[in-house]
Order: sequence, then structure tokens, then C-alpha cells
Amino acid sequence: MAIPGPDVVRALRGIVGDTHVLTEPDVAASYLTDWTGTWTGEAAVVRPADTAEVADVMRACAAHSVAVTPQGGNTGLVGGSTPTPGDDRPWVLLSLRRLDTVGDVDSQGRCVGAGAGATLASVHAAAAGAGLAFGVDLAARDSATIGGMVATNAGGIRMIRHGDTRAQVLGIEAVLPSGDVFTRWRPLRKDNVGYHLPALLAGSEGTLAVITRVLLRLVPAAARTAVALVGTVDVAAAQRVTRSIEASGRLIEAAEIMTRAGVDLVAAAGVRAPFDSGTTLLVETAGDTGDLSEALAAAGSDVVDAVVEAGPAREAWRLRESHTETIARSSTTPVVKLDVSVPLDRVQDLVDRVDRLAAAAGVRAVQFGHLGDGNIHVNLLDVPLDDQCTAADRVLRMVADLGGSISAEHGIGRAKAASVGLGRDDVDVAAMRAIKSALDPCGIMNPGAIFADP
Ligand code: FAD
Ligand code: 2HG
Ligand code: ZN
Repeated sequence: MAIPGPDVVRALRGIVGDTHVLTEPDVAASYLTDWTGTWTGEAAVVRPADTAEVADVMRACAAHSVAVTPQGGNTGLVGGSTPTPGDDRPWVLLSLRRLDTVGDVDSQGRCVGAGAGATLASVHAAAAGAGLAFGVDLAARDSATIGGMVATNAGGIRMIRHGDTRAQVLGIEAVLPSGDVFTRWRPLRKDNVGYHLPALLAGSEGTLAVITRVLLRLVPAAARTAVALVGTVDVAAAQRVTRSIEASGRLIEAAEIMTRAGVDLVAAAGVRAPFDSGTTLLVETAGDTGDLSEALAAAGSDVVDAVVEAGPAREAWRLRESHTETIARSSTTPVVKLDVSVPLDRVQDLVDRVDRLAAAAGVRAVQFGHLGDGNIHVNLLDVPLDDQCTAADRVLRMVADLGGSISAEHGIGRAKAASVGLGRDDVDVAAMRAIKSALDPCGIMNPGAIFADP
């Protein structure tokens, strides 16, 4: 079944036009398999042009009990953006990419409205045009959409400085499963009238409503930035270096960590690595407090090697941002991708334990991530298919033991749905389910994501 029956398809075509309902498998294929290539589902792809069409589509889906998975750039890494594999209920993949308008920047109010389908890069460009910046950034910026970023509460490389995507949401417009349109759209920094529903939709992964527009907070653009690649013996030393730079009065814009396995892999793929070291820290700073090299000198013997660049330092960032794609190309089996966080004083312990676990299992571990947030991306390569669930479970239990989170920034999707109990207790999960049932009583919003329902 999966593709809704002819009456429903006709109704959907009546709403969005014939060319925006895709039912042929080869035409719909790129929407129905996720970025990792591990998750493929079946559905009719529906591409509305605006909020009114989204609302009509939702009404039609609710009337016929059709499941709906909202999708933006399809760059999510946890299998949340495509329908559940093998689930044969009628399903619509709702692509929001045509809602890609970015409004005029309000320079005084420091905000901008963007359609759910606007890419992160287009919001950065609009903000820069007004001498401002949007405080969230990540490597998938040319494809990831604002709707998807809010729905996953994306973190990224600037989170240490400006917080997560939720923290940037001043207002939101969303279509509820009933087709009703919910709007909070005021550029107020302070507004405590009842529950913060926009914050609830941030991180809801398409399970509560379809986000159609977002009013985003903007920040002053960083002045006089500098980037250093710093070689250290281990992660703990990189943390001390970061603290030492902070103590020099500079603002830390990003503090990213790469372990040797990842740097070697990316270097072998042709991206220049300036030195060999156990661990490489990429630190970006802003502010006029003298030469960054002087701040590094103050870190003493914790700095084994260092290269400092003024300005955007594209090569240094390429080393860091090439990791995900290079890893995906380098594994003989689908990569076991785990996105975890631990308290800052446990990061070294986590990295060491994962390396030991991988060595004992005879697989490769590539660990990197957002050091400032205690967020490590654990990627296990060459894990035999039959061992993948066990390997993931062992790492997630280790993280839980260290007092960490089994999902730092990518969300739960379908990939981690069975592990939610490692991150939340029964009362917590029951409260989340109650919210889901209240907003989505028929359970049509992205079934299988977050909650591992049959
Ligand atoms: P999709 O993948 O299309 O969807 C993701 C989830 O959001 C799904 O559950 C979907 O149903 C839901 N959704 C999408 N749009 C809507 C909507 N309009 N309304 C309601 N629900 C919706 N993530 C980070 O957090 N930090 C990083 O640093 C980072 N770096 C990345 C680097 C690379 C190279 C790649 C490939 C991915 C990276 N990601 C990162 C993951 C991904 O880019 C983010 O999760 C991003 O927010 C997803 O946006 P998207 O538009 O592609 O959403
Ligand atoms: C990043 O920080 C992304 O680059 C992707 O969150 C992480 O590939 C990964 O594991
Ligand atoms: Zn990340």
C-alpha cells in the first residue's frame, strides 16, 4: 500500500498540482532514502508551495488516516526524514523545500523570517547582507533547511557561542495535524504568556506539527576572527588550551576536536593536514585582544603544534567539515553513527573507552565533534551488519554510565528510537507521549520517529 489510494492521490493533486505529487519510484527515490543511505521507505511525495497548501494537505491526510513525514533538506542523520521501512500504511512524504522565501532582515529588531524550506546558507546570506549573522552553522548548510533545523533542534559548530537552534526561535508558524495553522510571530525577546509552544516544536522531529515559517533571532557578526589548528597529545590537553585562550579575553566562536583516525582519513582523501598529532583542536576566536599565537603560548606544553590563520581559514575548516562525507565513503559497511554528549570532565574518558571497545571488536573508530559542548560524534566503521545493533548499544550504555546523552544534537529519529529509555525515564517518556497524543490524536505525524511504536 504505502502510496495512498487513487482517491487520495487525486485530492492531493487537486491541492498542489499534478507535477507536485510524485508516485513513480524512480522520480521519488531521492526523497525516500535518507542521507546515510540506510533508511528507505515508501510514500507519495507531495510538494506544497505555501502554508495554505500544507494545511489542505494535512486535512486530506487526517481525513484518510494517511501518515505524514515532513522533510526539508533530507540531511538528517538518524533516519527521521523518510518513512518507516516496510511499513505499508498509506504515507505522504511532505517536502517543504518550495517554502524557501527569506524575508527582509529587521536590523533594528535583529531578526528575519524564513520559510521552512529556506536553506541555512540562504539565511546566512540574508543576515550577512544586513551586517548581522545567524548564530547556528553546520557543514550541511547548502542543503539543510530552517524547518529541518528547528525540527531537529540542530546544534552545530557555533553552539558554544550562541546556543542551539531552539535558542534562535523568536516565532513560528506551523500546521497542526488537523490542518489548523498555529502562529506566534512577534519579534519579542521577552514574552512569557503560557507554554512556549515554539520551543516545544524545536526538536519535535516532525512528530507534532509541520513547521512552515520561523522568525529567527540574529546576532552581531563576529569581528576580527582568527582560527588556530592546535596539535595536542590528547583531548584533555585540548580542553586546557581552549580554557587558556578564553582566559586571554577572546570570545570562543568554535572549539572543535578531531582525533588522529579522522584527520588521517581526511588527509588521505586529499585535504591538507598541517601536522601529525594525537589530537587536533580547531579553535575560532573573535575580538581584538592581540595575536592568537600569544594566547597559545600561554597554554605552554599543552600545545604541541599550532597554525594560526586570520579570517575565515577555509582550509582549517575543510579539514574538520570533510569528516562526515569522507567517513561515509570509507567504511565497508554502513557507518554506525552515534552522536553523544558527556559532562566536560568525562570527554577524555569517553574517547578512550570507545577506542578500546573498537580495538577489542576489530573495527575502526573515528571520533570528532564539538569539544566545547562535550559532544563527540562516534563513528564506527567496518562493523559487520549482524554486529551493528550490539556495537551501538554498547556505546550508548557506556555514555549513559558516564552521565551523558545518547543524542546530543542529531535527534532520535528511527535510528535511536529503541534507545530512548537510556536517555529518559518512564515518567518523562509518558509525559512526552501525552503531548504527542494531545496534538496528534490519530498518530499520523511521522510514526516510528522518536517513539518506537509497532
Ligand atoms: P531533514 O533531514 O529533512 O529532516 C530532519 C527531521 O526534521 C525529520 O524528522 C523531519 O521529519 C523533520 N522535519 C524537517 N522539516 C520539517 C518541517 N518543516 N516541519 C516539521 N518537521 C520537519 N546536525 C547538527 O545538529 N549539527 C551539525 O553540526 C551537523 N552537521 C552535519 C553535517 C553534514 C555533512 C550532514 C549531512 C548533516 C549534518 N547535521 C548536523 C545533521 C542535519 O544537517 C541536521 O539535522 C539538520 O537540522 C537537518 O535539516 P534538514 O532540512 O535536512 O532536515
Ligand atoms: C558534524 O558535526 C555533524 O560534522 C556530523 O554533526 C557528525 O558525521 C557525524 O557523525
Ligand atoms: Zn555535529
